[in-house]
Amino acid sequence: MKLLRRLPRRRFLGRGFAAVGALVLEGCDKLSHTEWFPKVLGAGEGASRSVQRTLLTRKSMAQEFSEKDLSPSFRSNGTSEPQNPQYIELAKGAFADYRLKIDGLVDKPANLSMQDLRAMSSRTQITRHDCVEGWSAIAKWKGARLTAVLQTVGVKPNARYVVFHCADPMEADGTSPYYESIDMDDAYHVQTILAYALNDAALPIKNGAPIRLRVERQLGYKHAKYVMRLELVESLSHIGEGHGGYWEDQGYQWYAGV
Ligand SMILES: Nc1nc2c(c(=O)[nH]1)N[C@H]1C(S)=C(S)[C@@H](COP(=O)(O)O)O[C@H]1N2
Ligand SMILES: [Mo]
Repeated sequence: MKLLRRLPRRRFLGRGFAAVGALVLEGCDKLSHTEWFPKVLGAGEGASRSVQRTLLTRKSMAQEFSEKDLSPSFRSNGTSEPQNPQYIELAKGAFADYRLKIDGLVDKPANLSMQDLRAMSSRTQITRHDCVEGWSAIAKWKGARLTAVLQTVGVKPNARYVVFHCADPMEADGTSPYYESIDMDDAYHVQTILAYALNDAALPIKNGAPIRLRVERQLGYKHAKYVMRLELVESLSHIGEGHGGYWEDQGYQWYAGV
């Protein structure tokens, strides 16, 4: 979203914008169950998503780069050290005891170790990360394909979103953990991975160790770091404040196309 990037962040924290976002997302949730959903798309979020679908199709690939394009370094943004006692313990043990919990609308809930994740079908990609705060960087990511991870648990037909629950609290009192969500189109996209390596080294803590989402056709805040749990859901309304992500709850767009 070019517009989102040019305007100062506070413009998007206004109540009006949040309210419109909420209304449209709620609308999508309700309407997409019906046959006439495509016809009523036409305003706000719905319009930009349908334009995106038409012009690019949701299967389109984010641009990939080569080694010579790599940025000299990849900065950290947002949380760089999760203030969560359980996470700090896991980090001390080099994440040997880390388990990715997968539950919600799945046939076989699972707890996957890093070893399990590394054994899965992986993908390596060099992509550009665009943050709404006005910086971009090109880096090489390697991780388990989310499609492969989801296949091991079996997604129930009524699942419509994958929610990424993160370790880092966004409030000083330890509450309000960061979270994000994507729909099944993005979940099964070939460039959507749970990354455990950055530029050929283990993913550093500042960038989301032990795993962080890469969902390459969307902006930086969608790329959840410190992922502890995947929850498959039919609706986002009962999670956080109901808009599908920590920043979405502050008024950012849920579908943040690059
Ligand atoms: N858990 C968690 N994930 C997060 C954030 C965060 O603060 N916590 N920040 C987001 C934002 S705004 C950006 S731009 C990227 C930054 O990723 P990096 O720290 O690897 O640069 O992570 C995103 N994912
Ligand atoms: Mo960001």
